Amino acid sequence: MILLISDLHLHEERPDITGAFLAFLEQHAKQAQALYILGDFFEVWIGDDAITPFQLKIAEALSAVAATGTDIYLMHGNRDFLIGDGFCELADCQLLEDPSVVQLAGEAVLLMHGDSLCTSDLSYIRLRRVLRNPLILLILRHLPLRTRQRLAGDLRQKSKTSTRLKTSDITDVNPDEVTRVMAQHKVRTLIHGHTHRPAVHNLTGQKQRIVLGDWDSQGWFIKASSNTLELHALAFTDPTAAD
Ligand code: LP5
Repeated sequence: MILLISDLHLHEERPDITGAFLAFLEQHAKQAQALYILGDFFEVWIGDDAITPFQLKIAEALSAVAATGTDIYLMHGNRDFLIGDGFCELADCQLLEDPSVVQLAGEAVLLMHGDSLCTSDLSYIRLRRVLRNPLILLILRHLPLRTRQRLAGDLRQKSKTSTRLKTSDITDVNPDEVTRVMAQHKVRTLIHGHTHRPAVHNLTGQKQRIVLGDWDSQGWFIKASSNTLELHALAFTDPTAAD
């Protein structure tokens, strides 16, 4: 069995999500052959050199899962594209290119974070092109920590203001881009996150697009067995609740 998750946006201020994720690792991921994390695992990541005790705890939890024999693959999202080899060594996971085609449930499946599919969101696509330029990435990685913190804070603020003004079709995937990438990679199934709109979309030609949800009031995961792909919601149990 293989598991896929996305958009946990882990951060210290959401102990409920962290608790649910740690429980998911114990109850599900340790029994899996592989765990794929399709981006925005952390709320924001400004560099492996700025790892916090909280993030270190998450890395150690992943490493403990890897020690049981589960292969862990991590794809960058639009919030944590600065995760590098330093974190991966601590977490015992491998970075996975966006996009990647992997064999799941007996077929080739295209995995993406999903942000690059939102081609109608022109201002975001422009920003993405700048931030993912290899030269800019090199410069960003070498900026002083405080400068990165300030820039990341500014960017989050601008993003919040800007997304509030965008219509929902702008912030969703562009159907033509979905068709294009699926044809380019010759797949019948695409799995992604980013849009926070969990669903299984049946597309023409017996194709499908499965969207992983973000973890907020509940979690989401896909379970791939030998011939099925199932999207599941995961209820958060409150450890303080009375039996
Ligand atoms: O994140 P989410 O889901 O809320 O919104 C996204 C798009 N926004 C982003 C920005 C991220 O939220 C913040 C990324 C922080 C990265 C930290 C590491 C970098 C450290 C160093 C910092 C330089 O991805 C949002 C989409 C939305 O998804 C839906 O798809 O709409 O895109 C925007 O809101 C972008 C705005 O439309 C344009 C903002 C222009 C800002 C220009 C500042 C340029 C600074 C360049 C610095 C080199």
